[in-house]
Amino acid sequence: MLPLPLVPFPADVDVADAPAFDLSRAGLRGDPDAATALRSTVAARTGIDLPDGDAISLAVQDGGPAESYTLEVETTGIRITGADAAGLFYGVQTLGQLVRRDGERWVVPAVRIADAPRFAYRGVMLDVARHFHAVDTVTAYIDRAASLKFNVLHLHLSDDQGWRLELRSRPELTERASATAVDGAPGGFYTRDDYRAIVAYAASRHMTVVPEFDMPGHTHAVALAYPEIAEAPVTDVITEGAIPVAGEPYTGTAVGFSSLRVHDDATYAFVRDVFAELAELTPGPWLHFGGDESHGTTPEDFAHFVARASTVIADLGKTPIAWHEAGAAAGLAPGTIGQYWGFVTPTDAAPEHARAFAQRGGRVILSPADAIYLDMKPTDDAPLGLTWANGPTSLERAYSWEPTEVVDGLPEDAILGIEAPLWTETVASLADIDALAFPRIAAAAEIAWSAPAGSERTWGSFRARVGGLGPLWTSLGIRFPAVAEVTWTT
Ligand code: TNX
Repeated sequence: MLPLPLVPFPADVDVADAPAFDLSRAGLRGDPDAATALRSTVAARTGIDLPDGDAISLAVQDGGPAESYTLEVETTGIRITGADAAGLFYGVQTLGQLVRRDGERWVVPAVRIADAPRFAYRGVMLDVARHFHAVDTVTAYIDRAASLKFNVLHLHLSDDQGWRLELRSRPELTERASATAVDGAPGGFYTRDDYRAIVAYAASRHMTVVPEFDMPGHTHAVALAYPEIAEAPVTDVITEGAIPVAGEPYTGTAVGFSSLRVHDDATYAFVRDVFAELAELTPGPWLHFGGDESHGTTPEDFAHFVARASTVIADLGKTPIAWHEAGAAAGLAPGTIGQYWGFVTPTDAAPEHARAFAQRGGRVILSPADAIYLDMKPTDDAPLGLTWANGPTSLERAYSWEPTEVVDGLPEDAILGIEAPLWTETVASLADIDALAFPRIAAAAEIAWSAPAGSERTWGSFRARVGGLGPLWTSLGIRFPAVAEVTWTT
């Protein structure tokens, strides 16, 4: 028999020797939000519109770790109990994965599951700067990620190619620097209400939005709106792609050429304005200020900027997050979270920078680029994606790494969690997102959620289980590539 198609694999699964539960005779009662989520998944998968009734019960019951749940499927009934609303929601997602055809019937196998996450922070990132992605694309990606038990959506809201969030304090940003994107693609931006709608939609799926304004590099777009706080582009760091011109929108994909002026008060007035307004619009605890690839800034200037920007955010009552390079700054605000984007087997100073966050009371989010950068090509001949992170990233490579083994001296409790970024130099639509994110996003989900020692935490088991999710993904409208590493159920 095929294994149960559960990804991420739950902490504890007991298959019972009893007839399956028949969904066609089911009715539903309990928590209304969870009921809506379950009805929508079951309708998409089976066409069945679950009526009110008693067979399936959904409840929050205090006790147990955050986000945990139990799911009991018996021949005559199903009970999901969440320790909190998120846990109940995750129990519903697990149930959705178990629904299967049996001849003419839709059934759920008899099973008892008790489950809780390994890491508290389980993120996906979407770059809406290189290509702009409209609100409905973002909400579709939220649904995909939430179904795999991710609980953070990191939005990369600014880069050299565009500024994507309208601000009252600095309206020139979107007026002058949002109309274009990579390679002549249309630009765009979120109004404050659009952003609030994304935050609310994410919250309804138990995801927290982490917004990022990237600085002091990746700021060519800022320079279109406020040339007085920007340095001229440094073009000798560009090894490929178009050369930027001051005052003109940048539609190439080179990195590292732009910088804010780091010793000007006007720069910090800008930093305060944009993060104060972002803090006001963002209910979550974190604000990300970038800090990556500032090749156009000297190390001393970079350290000076990072100290001031991280302090601005901490003073707003939020926890700053920065890419790992910022760990080099002695004056980094205590408690700042670092995001590691080096390789699984590090090749540079990234681990030292990552450890520096933990040494200052912060923790680290792991995004090893050659494992879970979803924008890497999955195979040599894939039409979309980049290859700089050790060439194409197979599903097996996306799965086969252990968080505590990446950065020496970074124990499990110094790791806040895992995040799978999707940079969008080659990604223009939801279909493109699906083509690159799936199925590797499922590998990232399991690394973030599932206990490392479990007997099912092996590539062989994962590969068999993920193949069984094909029909569910198809019914949810996900256009995933049927990669040859997996035998897909049809
Ligand atoms: C590196 S990873 C970047 C991004 C690019 C990405 C492409 C990081 C912090 N910076 O600017 O989009 O590579 O994979």
